[in-house]
Amino acid sequence: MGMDTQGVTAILRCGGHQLALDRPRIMGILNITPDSFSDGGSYHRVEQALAHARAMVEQGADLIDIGGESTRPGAQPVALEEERRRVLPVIEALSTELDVPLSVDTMKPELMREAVAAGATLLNDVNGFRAEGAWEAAVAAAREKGVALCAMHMQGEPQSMQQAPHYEDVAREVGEFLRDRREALVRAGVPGEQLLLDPGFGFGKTLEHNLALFHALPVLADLGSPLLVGVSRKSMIGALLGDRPVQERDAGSAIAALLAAQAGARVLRVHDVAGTRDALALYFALTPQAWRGSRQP
Ligand code: HH2
Repeated sequence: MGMDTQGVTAILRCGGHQLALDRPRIMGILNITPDSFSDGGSYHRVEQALAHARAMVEQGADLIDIGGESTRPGAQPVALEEERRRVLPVIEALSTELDVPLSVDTMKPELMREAVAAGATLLNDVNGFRAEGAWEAAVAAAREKGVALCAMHMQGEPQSMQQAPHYEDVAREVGEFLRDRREALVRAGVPGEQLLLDPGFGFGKTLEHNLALFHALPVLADLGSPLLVGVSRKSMIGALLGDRPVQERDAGSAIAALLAAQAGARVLRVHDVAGTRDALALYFALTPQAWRGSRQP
């Protein structure tokens, strides 16, 4: 299958930025959690985050996703005040310096509003804007500030979601959830070109569920909004490579990102930007039919 747009909106508008989605875009992950940086105090932490974000943009990141709360299985929730302290100074500093859309990865409505005021132009909510007040905050930001929204599917909550995930038909149920979210957001007045959908790999899903979803990507990519896929360093990659530890999953992650793009994903959320960029570049260079409807990265 080529990487043509399958009838999907070919533009993503994030505030003042417009991203053409005629080729897959790379979203670099910037985690601002205590274990992501050597801790030399808050000034030091902001400096390290800025350096990492700059490096990812130099390597080819088209967007940066900034998160202050880990949503790894079993992770404990972070208080609003702490999440604020982690992400807002970084968003403020990056928005004056970098010319790429900044996404904030949060489930909290207060932080959504404050992050947008600080310069974020994409709200990425792994909870699909279901927390109290999140829907209103996201819709208002989208309508009034032109901010883009990424609605992801998750079953359960990060603390317990991997205990007993259950579906009759995971691809159908996730597809229905995403379609409903999309329709409701459009009905609430959010323009289609400000929307991304995400099946939420690893969020209340067993390996079998993740595989079924991956196989269904061409169908999910056809729901009417561009698809974001995040499989980078996740346990499914580790499991498929024989219990590979997290620090050795980058090659597998780049290949999985490429396969997701081939199946229709338009935004790839990754840790290893350079590796993903290279995988895409080789795909475009070496696969003649990839040129149909797409430009070289
Ligand atoms: N996965 C994680 C966090 N945010 N957002 C979207 N839209 N899609 C994802 O798949 C997704 C996401 C996983 O988060 P975590 O386990 O905290 O680690 P990391 O942020 O390093 O990926």
